[in-house]
Amino acid sequence: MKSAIYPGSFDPVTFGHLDVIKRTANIFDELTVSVLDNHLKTPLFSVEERVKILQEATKDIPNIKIDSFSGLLIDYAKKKGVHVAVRGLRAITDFEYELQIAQTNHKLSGGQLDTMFLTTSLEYAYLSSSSVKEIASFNGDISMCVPEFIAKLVYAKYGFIRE
Ligand code: COD
Repeated sequence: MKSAIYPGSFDPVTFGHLDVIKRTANIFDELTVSVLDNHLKTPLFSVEERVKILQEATKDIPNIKIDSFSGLLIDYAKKKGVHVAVRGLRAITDFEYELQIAQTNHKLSGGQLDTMFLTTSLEYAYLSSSSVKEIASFNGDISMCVPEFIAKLVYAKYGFIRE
């Protein structure tokens, strides 16, 4: 069985992430989308909240599992017996960052973990979780960035109730 892990912060998951998830699920038999539990960052949503949101957002895709991890990605991948990590590329800036992480993970894992990149679909190229949070914090429109149920949860974090 061909399996992959899509690791990320997903704070919150956007249409850009969901597009990568759907396309990757068509390539692999099983895809685990895994939320990093990073104690160094203060996220908008807790790991438990992000896992629940991802479960709801991907409930119609049969070969998806949602999980979380802490520590090094290579250790998590080894524990799961998975040899491919999936990442999305939007622009050159993503490429520089992602290339370094991919090469580090390949070296650190003794060649056991490869990274596969999917380029963003053009309509989602501008999307990022950070911009979703910034726009929502000023009660701006994020309907083009995230599914409706996620938008409501994001606004609520900033004290805005939207119908
Ligand atoms: N279109 C396409 N792809 C997108 C879009 C979009 N609109 N938006 C984001 N993406 C991609 C990102 O480029 C990324 O590949 C992925 O989706 C997830 O994005 P984020 O921002 O949610 O997640 P990150 O980048 O914060 O995740 C970082 C990791 C958690 C993967 C990383 O920090 C990690 O593995 N940490 C564990 C420690 C470790 O092992 N470090 C490696 C050694 S240096």
